[in-house]
Amino acid sequence: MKSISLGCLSGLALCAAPALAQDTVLKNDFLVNGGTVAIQAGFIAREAGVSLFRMPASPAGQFQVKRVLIFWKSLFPPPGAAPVIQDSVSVWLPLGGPNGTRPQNRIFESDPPQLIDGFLNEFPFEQMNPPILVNAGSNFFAGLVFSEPPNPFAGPSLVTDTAGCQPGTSWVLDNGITWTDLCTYRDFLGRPPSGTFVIRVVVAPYVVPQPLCFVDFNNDGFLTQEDLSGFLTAVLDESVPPGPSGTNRNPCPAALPPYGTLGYAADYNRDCTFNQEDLSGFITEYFGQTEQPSGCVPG
Ligand SMILES: [Ca+2]
Ligand SMILES: [Ca+2]
Repeated sequence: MKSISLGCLSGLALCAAPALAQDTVLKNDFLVNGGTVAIQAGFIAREAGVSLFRMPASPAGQFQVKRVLIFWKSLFPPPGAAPVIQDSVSVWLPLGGPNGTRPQNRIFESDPPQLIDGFLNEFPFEQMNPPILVNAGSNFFAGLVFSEPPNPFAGPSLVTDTAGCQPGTSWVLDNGITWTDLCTYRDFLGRPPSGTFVIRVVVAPYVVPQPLCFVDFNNDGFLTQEDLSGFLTAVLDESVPPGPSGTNRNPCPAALPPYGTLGYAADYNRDCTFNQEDLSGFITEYFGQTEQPSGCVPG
């Protein structure tokens, strides 16, 4: 059984996770805080409503999908309809290569999300392992898969803005089978949808995590003889040098100053004590790394 992920709440402003300098918000809608939306409540189970996005072209390499934001609304007055759990927030790559404009291959499917009426529900995926990655300059799609149909007269459901339907930006997985441009649908009066889905994503350049080299004692990025001699000096130095070092930068809150904030430089096993275990652990890893580097760069 899958667990339930909770969306965080915001009016229409981004909330919770602070927007970092490298973060980019991608969106197709023109909705502003307090603006008007149209509820698109015609979905049935297994259908999806998604938006097309294009990753920034630079820097080259890969971008990560850090968060997906979905505006979810009913016609009921505040506090609105009860929270709803749907199938998933998912991400797709396009048909026909990176510039394709129709969804095809799903590359990510979340646990069932809970959606709160009247809010831009925010779903964080930054900690996903593996991360959700899309190449720079490539198209992708993100949106919601339904497991239960909305009340067709009142929602809550996905919404569109009222700035006019932009062909190719919003897609519906019709009957759970056929990807169909939202703009091709008509209401009972023969009118097209009023706009594009209010679904947004926060993306950022993906930085490959670097393996840690705990035997780089002097923290210069390279493993050399200096690291061994520096560590041994620290062992023999009765002053017990404080951190941070390449070996340990963890504070030891229970220890006396300055170790409470700086930790012990030679605490190889990072248990906030400094003893024979640290020496033997360091020596074993140091010689292992000099013979066969895995997390360290030989200098
Ligand atoms: Ca070093
Ligand atoms: Ca230790």
